[in-house]
Amino acid sequence: MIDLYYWPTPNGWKISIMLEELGVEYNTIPVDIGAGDQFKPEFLKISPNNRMPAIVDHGVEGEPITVFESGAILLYLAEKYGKFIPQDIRGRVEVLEWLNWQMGGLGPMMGQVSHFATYAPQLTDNDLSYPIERYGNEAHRLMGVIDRRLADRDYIAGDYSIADMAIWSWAIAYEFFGYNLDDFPNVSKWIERMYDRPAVVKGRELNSEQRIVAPVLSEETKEKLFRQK
Ligand SMILES: N[C@@H](CCC(=O)N[C@@H](CS)C(=O)NCC(=O)O)C(=O)O
Repeated sequence: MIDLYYWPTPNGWKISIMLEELGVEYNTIPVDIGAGDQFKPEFLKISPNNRMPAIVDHGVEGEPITVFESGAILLYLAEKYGKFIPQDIRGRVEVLEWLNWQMGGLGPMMGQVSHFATYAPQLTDNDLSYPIERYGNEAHRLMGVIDRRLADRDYIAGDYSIADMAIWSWAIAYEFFGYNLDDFPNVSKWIERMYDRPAVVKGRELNSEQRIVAPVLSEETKEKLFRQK
């Protein structure tokens, strides 16, 4: 059995999609990041960076294995079950390149787009036009990178893989943040291709009733989520 520490956000969806794809049994433990659950001592033992997702795998010999960071979790699960990453070195390195591209590029930039467009206006009176333009342009550039990548293939790196699960979860967020996909026709087709997979739909829907889109921040959430030191 795998415990999934989860809240319905792009970083969470990647892992719920992977677990659904694998068809393994898992137990979802909500981490309400707006209420500060990520600072509970029992969670920090698993995820010392106070971020979700994280997993605890009880289905191993000896002590359960804990994993934080979504890229590490995807790789751990892909290796454990021998699925969604190729065995040959050439195929494998392509998946690792794109997985790391999401972790260092698309994820953090989209996170900043969301922060400056949705939350920062509730946190400061400062002029936010520069950061909104800066992160918006960078997100647009990165979406162009995957659009070109998908021009002559159905999936990001060879067959459907953990790279698709990771990148897709942030690519669909682009529209939630108020941008459109008109400049990215190949990404649009790939998004739909992925939605044809029942595991993607199910993983994306996990606990979706808990998700608040463009929330008005409570004072508690402002403190817990945005005034960390
Ligand atoms: N690099 C991390 C990012 C995880 C992350 O930023 N998670 C956010 C939610 S999407 C979180 O837990 N935030 C809680 C906080 O900021 O305290 C990963 O890929 O797992």
